[in-house]
Amino acid sequence: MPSELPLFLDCDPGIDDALALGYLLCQDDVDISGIAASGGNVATAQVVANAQGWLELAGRTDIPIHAGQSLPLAWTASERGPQTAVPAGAEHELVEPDGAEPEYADLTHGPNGAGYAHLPAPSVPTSSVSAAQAWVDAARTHPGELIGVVIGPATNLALALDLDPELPRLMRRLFIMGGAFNYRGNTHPTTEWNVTFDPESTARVLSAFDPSHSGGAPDHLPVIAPIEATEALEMTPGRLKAILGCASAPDNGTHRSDAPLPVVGRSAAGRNRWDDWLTQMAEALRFYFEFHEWDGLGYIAHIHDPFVLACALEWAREHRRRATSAAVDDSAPTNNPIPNGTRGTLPWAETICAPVDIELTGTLTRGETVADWLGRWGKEANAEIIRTIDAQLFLDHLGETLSKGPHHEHDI
Ligand SMILES: [Ca+2]
Repeated sequence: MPSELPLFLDCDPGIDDALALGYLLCQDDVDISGIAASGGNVATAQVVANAQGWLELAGRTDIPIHAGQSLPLAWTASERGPQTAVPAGAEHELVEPDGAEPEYADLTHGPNGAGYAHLPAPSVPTSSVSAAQAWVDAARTHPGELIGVVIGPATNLALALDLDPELPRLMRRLFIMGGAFNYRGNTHPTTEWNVTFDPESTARVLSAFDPSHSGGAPDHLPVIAPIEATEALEMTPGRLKAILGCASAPDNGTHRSDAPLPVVGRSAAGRNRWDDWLTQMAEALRFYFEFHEWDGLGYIAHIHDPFVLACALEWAREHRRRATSAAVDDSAPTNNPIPNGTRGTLPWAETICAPVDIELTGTLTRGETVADWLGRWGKEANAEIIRTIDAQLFLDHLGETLSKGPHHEHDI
């Protein structure tokens, strides 16, 4: 049996983050090296509690949660004082008067970031290792193998790069949910939430992972999943009902009682536990539906995050299969830059490679992701941008996965 896929997830739950966590718990070939909970949708302390609560509800308190940075990078840099290097582009004044908070997304995700869900209070403490250090530890533990997925602001990863500039060469690949390219934003008129919250961190990450800077493999460019693509992923009441219906259905008898261990399928206790998880998820989504309706988008919910995680995992599986089956190992990195405009595919998605940078100083557009589609900058591509998603196919997959629930029990 192939070894597990090492994964580090940086999230800010957040309702679609919670769906991603649930999807992750349903994977039985993934080594969850760590989960960072980063301030974003709501404040860091609440985000951490939410991540713990969703895992607690699923009986997975064994997975470490690493508390992330409380403030965006530019705020943090300014707090460090003038002796500390300020990230490029972060020199302008961002620091608010004492007591001010960053702009959160409680309107979208509810005051506590979980909609109408009621999550259990954490019964175990968070890890004593910071989120930034946890990124480094995970990459050092799995050199050349770690898949990194960022579905919140990139603050922790940017700070991790301070601790270990080798990260881009140590990781297999980075997947980022964020940005809006030539598209109306979901936060400010042209900007997406994760990047808007901490544009300097995304800029720093893209710069560090740029193969021309890092010496990394150009054929494994960071993947960016922007909202003009991920908004095709609409959770609907009908899809949710189908998930809940399957979850509540009695055992169909396909699992023979004399089958060898490990048991595939959930015990009654496991099923009840996952049913509870899905019930709370439905309560969270009810709030999410209402927000999207209030925002004029209909009684649906855009669920960006689980797709990016699933895409990353499925890419890693395909990549591993190719590497082990090909007569010539095509997983070996190449040093040839990928031409701007190169089209590609990823699981459930079509992509275009392009140079990408972040607007840091625009008075109206700060946080906008900019792709140089026509090569005006004369730079090599530094990101593979998802342009279209086969949303129905993915939503079917997500629904089936969540309906089945975790394969293996982790009763503790
Ligand atoms: Ca998120």
